[in-house]
Amino acid sequence: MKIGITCYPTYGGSGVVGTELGIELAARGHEVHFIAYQQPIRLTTQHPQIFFHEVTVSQYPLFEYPPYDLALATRMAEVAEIYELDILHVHYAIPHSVSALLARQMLAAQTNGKARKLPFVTTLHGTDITIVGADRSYLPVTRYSIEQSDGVTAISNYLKKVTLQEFDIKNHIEVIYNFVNCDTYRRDPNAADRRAEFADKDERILVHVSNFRPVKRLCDVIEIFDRVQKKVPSRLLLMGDGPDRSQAEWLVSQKGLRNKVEFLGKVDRVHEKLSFADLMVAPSEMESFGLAALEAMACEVPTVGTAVGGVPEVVEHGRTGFLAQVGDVEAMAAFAIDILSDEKRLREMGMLARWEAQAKFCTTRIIPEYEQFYVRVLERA
Ligand code: GMT
Repeated sequence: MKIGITCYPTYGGSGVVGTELGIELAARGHEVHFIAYQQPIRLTTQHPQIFFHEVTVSQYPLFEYPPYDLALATRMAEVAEIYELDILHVHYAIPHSVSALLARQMLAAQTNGKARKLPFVTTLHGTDITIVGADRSYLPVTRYSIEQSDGVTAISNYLKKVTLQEFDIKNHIEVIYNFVNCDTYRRDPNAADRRAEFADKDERILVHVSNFRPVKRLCDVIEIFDRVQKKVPSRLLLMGDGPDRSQAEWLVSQKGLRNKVEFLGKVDRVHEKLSFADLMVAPSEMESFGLAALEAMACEVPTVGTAVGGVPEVVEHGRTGFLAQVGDVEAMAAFAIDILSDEKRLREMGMLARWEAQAKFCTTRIIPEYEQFYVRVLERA
């Protein structure tokens, strides 16, 4: 198949999923065309079946807000026509599904026998429904573009339920879980040298990966770590960047933790760090899925986090991690101290986490689900 993919190219779960999906589809023989305003951050490898098409938004003094959605729709239609795309797959509804809808209509309306079909699939990721999409200024158009999609998927049962409830949508929503490549994401028994760059042998390594937005509760990560390091010698590695970074840096200094906490910035090879980590800390206010927890699980790293949204579909409390109420840093720290103090249980839980990631969320299982979904959409279109 020839598949167009649009996602946010920056550091964020939906962009990561969209990009990794394209890479996996290309590896399975499909031709993949990414259409976005910059090359996706995870698109680091060259592949003869992968193409990137940049969307440029013309500036004009009249435009206080340059219309990216229109430029995107135009580029989607152009790429679909020139490269004869079979299907377009957009990640994150706003504004991508609206642009896709416009591109589909533009192509269908072409005259001189040039009209062509461009069915599109919208994958809902979370904040496009729960925060941004629920805003009155976006809700009607988001609902309309979801209803007009030729296929809709959600990344967890939780997100499907919320979408049906809050948006009162009548379409079928297919749940296709997020995935992880279990060959790339795995524990590395030979990582001692790389591990030694961050911690002494007797220290544990806690990690957190996110875009440092308020929803991730980065300061709770610091609060949890502060309590843990008082009982268990440990270090904290923070991967990502975003609006809450300076507040977190201030808290780290206030607590005298500067020599134990490292801000690594936007790391593009996250698996290299996860492969020697001991515990993922994910105390989010809301997560429709929790991709960072899944990537950690594949590397035999259990998660201590919050029982919100779709997280319990990924992390099983007491088996592959520990889940507490939002803001309960005492409980999360206590869980972390317990598990980090018991090497045997920590490793057993890590192995269970890996087993679960392989059984339920591995690319070999999930990518065919997307392929079959595309086929069904194309048959109906
Ligand atoms: O969490 C974010 O701020 C980023 C956001 C996105 O769309 O980029 O993440 C959402 O999609 C991820 C990939 O499907 C999910 O793993 C995250 O749980 C989800 N975030 C939220 O629901 C807050």
